[in-house]
Amino acid sequence: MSSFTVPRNVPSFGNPQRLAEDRLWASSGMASRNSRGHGGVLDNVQHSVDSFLRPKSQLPMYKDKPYTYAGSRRIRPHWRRKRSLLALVFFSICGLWFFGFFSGDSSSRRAASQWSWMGTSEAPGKKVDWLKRRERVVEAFELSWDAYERYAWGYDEYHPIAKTGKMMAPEGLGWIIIDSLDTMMLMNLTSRISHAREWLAETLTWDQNQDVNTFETTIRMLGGLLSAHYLSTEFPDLAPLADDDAGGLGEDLYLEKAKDLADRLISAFDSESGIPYASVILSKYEGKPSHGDDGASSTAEATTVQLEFKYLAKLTGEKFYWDKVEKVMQVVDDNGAEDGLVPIFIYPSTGQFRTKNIRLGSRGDSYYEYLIKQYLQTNEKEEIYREMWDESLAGVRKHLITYSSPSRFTVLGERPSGLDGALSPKMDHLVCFYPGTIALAVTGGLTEAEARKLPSWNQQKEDDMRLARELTQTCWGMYKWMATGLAAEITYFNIDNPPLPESAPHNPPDDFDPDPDAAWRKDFDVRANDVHNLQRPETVESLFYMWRITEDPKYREWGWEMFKSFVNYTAVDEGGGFTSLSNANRIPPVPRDNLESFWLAETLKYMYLLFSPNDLLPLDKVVYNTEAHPFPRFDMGQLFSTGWKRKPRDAEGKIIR
Ligand code: DMJ
Repeated sequence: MSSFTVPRNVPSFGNPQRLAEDRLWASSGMASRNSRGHGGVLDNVQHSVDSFLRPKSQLPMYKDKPYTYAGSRRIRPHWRRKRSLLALVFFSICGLWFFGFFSGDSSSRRAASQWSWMGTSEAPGKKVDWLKRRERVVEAFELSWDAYERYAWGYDEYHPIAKTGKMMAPEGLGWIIIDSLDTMMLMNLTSRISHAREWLAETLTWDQNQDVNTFETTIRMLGGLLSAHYLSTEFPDLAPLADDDAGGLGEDLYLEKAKDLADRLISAFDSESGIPYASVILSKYEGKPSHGDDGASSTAEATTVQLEFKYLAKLTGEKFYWDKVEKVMQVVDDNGAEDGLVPIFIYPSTGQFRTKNIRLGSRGDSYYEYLIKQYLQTNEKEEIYREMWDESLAGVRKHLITYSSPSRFTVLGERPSGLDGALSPKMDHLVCFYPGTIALAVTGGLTEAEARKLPSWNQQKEDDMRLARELTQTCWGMYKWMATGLAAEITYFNIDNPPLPESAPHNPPDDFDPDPDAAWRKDFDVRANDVHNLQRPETVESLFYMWRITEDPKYREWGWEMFKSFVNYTAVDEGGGFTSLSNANRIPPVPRDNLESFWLAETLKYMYLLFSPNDLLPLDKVVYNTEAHPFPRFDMGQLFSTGWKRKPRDAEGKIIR
């Protein structure tokens, strides 16, 4: 299948287990504010954006431009080289025109068509053209990507206002490039993919003396490469490669880079307990404990690498990857966390939890996400993960859910001092992945209408869907509450003392009255330190799941409104693309001058999927990793199985010692 090098971290190739695996493998064959158009991040921002987003007939031809590179290792036919040269000259002229060199009175021209696409063609009652809206998302992606490519190509960070880049490792990690690959495939951005592939083939090396975060590198880089492999092999019509594709080393390019990286990352799991160290030194194949937190790793980080390594195990037939990441789940579960809710730190040395702090925000979030997604990834055969998910959701209801005052929005709070301590009515934006994931768990990816017809439908599922709807509405309220329409990093809620239990009656308003004195606004509170918006995806992620599952168009409309706020308030002048905000609660907002790679990997991808037909990567066939990289669901076959059992528990769920 591919020319893999021998991994550095595998057990003896002569052992009997290994031989059995190889035989099996060989036989398996698996080889409103917006209409004003004022107050964006910087003056004239909208002018630049508009230049990209105005109707095609007026657009400079700057879309999906072809590339020619002297360094290409493949010799290209003469006629193609000539054509490329002509194209280069042509597009250079277009580029100069775009930047105003030849365009005459550009400001009046721009003002005339400013934001012409926002609202004007959408008379009330007129059928919404979702594909047209989706095209706007593609244009926003192109704007971001092209800015990165122009000003910071190959850098891991991009600062859109300074228009500079920064490396995270001596030779770069491809942080933005790799995280964007599958989004570009979905959007059919072929020439941009070619450029990215060339960089991968000719520049990317993992052999660098650099410590990297185990989790972040797994979900973004390993996940990005694996989903690029998945989409390019299973959906060859998405952004097909040309026969003279630059850097075209065949379909294994992504997989080979993924495997090389995985062999380095897997060294993080060589701790006493099997819980991965927070970091890995890439060139040394060596794990490294966290500098802070007494050497403990984040629980979410340790338990949000399983989908990636299990898919890689399936692709390569290397059971080793599977076993390493699965062991983590056992070590975590052997702690016997009360009601399925886990503290947010865990020691690699002992496998014991550190602190009592429990939350579904940072450091806790994706532990819960990967419980249900591991169950779905292997076609719903690993009951253990379903059981752990169900237990944790019951724990969330019992300990973390309350209602705000006076309007009674559903709040998913935190227990910083453990389950016996007080409930903190604080919600990180990160928590907003949860409602969509609840809906996914209820139906397994079917629509709600389909799932309701199954004999397995019951009151619990009914209640879970209600919770999913309520929490989605709360998360959307976090956006509506802010001046820019873009949520803060953290939102607090006014709650009763003592907090209302989950069973309390509650009936929040369906709509968010725009009146600045509307009662619903009293329920929410954002502190001065938390007003930043990092272009995070969690709410649009939930909107995407909720739309696909409930088929209620309001989720799509909310997504469109959110998209317009991003365009209106985070676009950067001079073709810089889009930026995070330091203050999203004032107009104009205060920019932060940073582009998060998950803007390209997740936020824009979920928008694109939200506006796409529902059969694009259907929810009952794929599973998205926590960075929105889609992987296929698969059967475990004979090689793989759940290699552990939960310790027996008593009626209260406590481990029987
Ligand atoms: C992403 O890297 C992932 O979604 C992760 O699970 C949480 N943080 C960011 C996005 O907010």
